[in-house]
Amino acid sequence: MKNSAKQTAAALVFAVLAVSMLGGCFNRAGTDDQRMAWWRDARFGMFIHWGLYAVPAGEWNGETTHAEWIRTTARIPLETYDGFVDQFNPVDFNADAWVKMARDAGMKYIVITSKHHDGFCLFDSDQTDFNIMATPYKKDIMKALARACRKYRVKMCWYYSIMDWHHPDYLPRRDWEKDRSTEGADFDRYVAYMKAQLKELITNYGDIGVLWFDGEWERTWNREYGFDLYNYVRSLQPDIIINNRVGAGRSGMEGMDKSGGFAGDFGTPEQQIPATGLPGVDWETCMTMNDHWGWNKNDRNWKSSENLIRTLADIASKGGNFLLNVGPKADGTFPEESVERLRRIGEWMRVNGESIYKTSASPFRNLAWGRCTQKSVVGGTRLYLHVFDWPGDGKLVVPGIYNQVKKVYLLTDPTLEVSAERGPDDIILTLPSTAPDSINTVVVLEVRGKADIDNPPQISADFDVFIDKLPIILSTDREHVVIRYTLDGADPTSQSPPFKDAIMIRKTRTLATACFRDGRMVSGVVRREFRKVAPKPAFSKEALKPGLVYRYFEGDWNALPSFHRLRPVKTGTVANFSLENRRRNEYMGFEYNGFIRVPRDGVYGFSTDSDDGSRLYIGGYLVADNDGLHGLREQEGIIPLEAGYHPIRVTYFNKTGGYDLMVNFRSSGNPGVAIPDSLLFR
Ligand code: H79
Repeated sequence: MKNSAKQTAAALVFAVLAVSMLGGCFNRAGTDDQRMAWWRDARFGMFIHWGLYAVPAGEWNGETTHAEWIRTTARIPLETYDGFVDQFNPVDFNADAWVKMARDAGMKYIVITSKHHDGFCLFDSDQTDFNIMATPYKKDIMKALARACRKYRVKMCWYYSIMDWHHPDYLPRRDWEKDRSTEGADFDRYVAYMKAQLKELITNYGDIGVLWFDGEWERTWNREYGFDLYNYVRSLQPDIIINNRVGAGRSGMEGMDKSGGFAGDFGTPEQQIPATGLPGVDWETCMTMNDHWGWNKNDRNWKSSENLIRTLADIASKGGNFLLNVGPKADGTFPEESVERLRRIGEWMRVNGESIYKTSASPFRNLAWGRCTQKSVVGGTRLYLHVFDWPGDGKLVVPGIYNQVKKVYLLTDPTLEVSAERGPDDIILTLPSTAPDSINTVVVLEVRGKADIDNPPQISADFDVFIDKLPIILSTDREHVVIRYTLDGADPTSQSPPFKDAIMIRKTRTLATACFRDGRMVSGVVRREFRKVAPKPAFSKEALKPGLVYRYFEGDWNALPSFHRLRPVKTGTVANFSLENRRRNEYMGFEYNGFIRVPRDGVYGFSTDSDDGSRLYIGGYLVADNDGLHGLREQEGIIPLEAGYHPIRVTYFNKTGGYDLMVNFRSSGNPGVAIPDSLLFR
């Protein structure tokens, strides 16, 4: 896998939909809502990356782009790196000062690296000497911070890396660490070590808000370990919140889990914000203030306070949390640039905090001038309009809203005159001619009832194509509206049929639908085409032999090669798309050929989930194209098939790093599963 995922735009023979499957697997109800409540209300936290890497401060042998990864990125031998222990003496560390800076910035929790990938522990651990007590400083940093957090009512949270470049039992070694033997290394003993340390972290420091795992992507970690660790941590503190990186189901840096890849309580987009919110899923974007997590003395690329304040509003408007990083220096102080930004954010939060805390995602899909967060209040809804681009004429149009206005005012100065005029489809606010806060002025628009925004109905159907007939469901969460639709693509009118039960179509149709109230359209119109297609005829209806034929190759590729022109290293039969017949983990590839038995006529979604690239063909049609160098990534395509046996061919390669291949399918009304061995033949 490599970060630069190149996607080949292939000529698709059949209409194939490539869907990137970011599934939420975290939404569970009941007690979990209570457990998650403080975290959802908080919206804003501080990340702290601190450890031995603060000593070299990002520079090694003249190369200045390192940070918390320095031991690996600069290939520093273990003994050399251990030398930083004697140099780590943060005499100016002041736990109260750190926690106060977080609190004054409006942050409700602090997540600090109790142990990063380098394996060094900032806490007093009985499990290893590679910890803060071995440094000249010799005081438990975590103790001091936990105490200060209690004092200032900030939640103390631990970051803990699963990957560990120091522990002898952790596997794998870095590929350049030729002189660190793996002899006698025992990964299960390492897991026991982690558990013992987590017990220390969870029982010696009072209540811990979040356990934030990371470094889970190496091949030694798997879902079973993830489940077990999740349950273990919860058993020590039932109300603790655990991020999704405890498991092994993360889908790239978007940080969410793939469908079926359970892990933890919230998703962790890293250095990015999901384009639209992820309804029903808890998530937290973590982000650096410059370009590094750990202290890098040469990094001057600081984001502006304006950028950070707007980013916080942006994330809150999408229903997520913001975990903003500080990388303290080796002397124990925050970089001045971070201090200044925290102070500036705090200034804004003191005036505008109520537009962030305890709010939920914007009901608007898009606002040209800024963002919106909302909160229900007695008898209505408070819409917090975060105005980034102040209107030159003082007239702010709040588009597509049908509520009655209760009141409107500015958080900056509730005495400033603001008025609201209710139009047929929008509200026009008259504001002061210049922005009271040029970064983000929050206008509170309080309305009666739930936010009633012109969002069109949602259309749900299993697939956009069908063989005989297809049920389609229309829905809306708006009150007092009738959903009307047409099946010829024309705009619905007040005379069009209202949606009641599922609409059953038997021919290719273009559905158009909108919401109506009192005979008037009160939403946009959405359209979708549903196509009737002929199923691909089965190759045979006769039983074949179970299993697949595989051909195994070795080579250095950046994309799938033409395997049919290459000579395989090995061939044979195998029960499923397992990689068990490989001779090595890198620079290798597989081609599988066989038949899939399709139980009944229908539309099927096929996906591969692979690291690196893969493709899936059914009867010669390229259905799922997941080629290129990348981390574990899922791609789905759909195809209508007649019941019976269809040729299936899957190609796969891995260049370097992690390797994995999963081949899944789903049919109408059924979730995706790995294709069972019982449906594979040769
Ligand atoms: O602690 C900070 C970083 O040091 C750490 N996470 C933040 C919070 C971090 N470690 N690695 N990275 C960030 C980037 C790693 C990216 C990848 Fe992958 C790991 C690419 C391939 C393996 C994650 C898993 C993304 C795709 C698969």
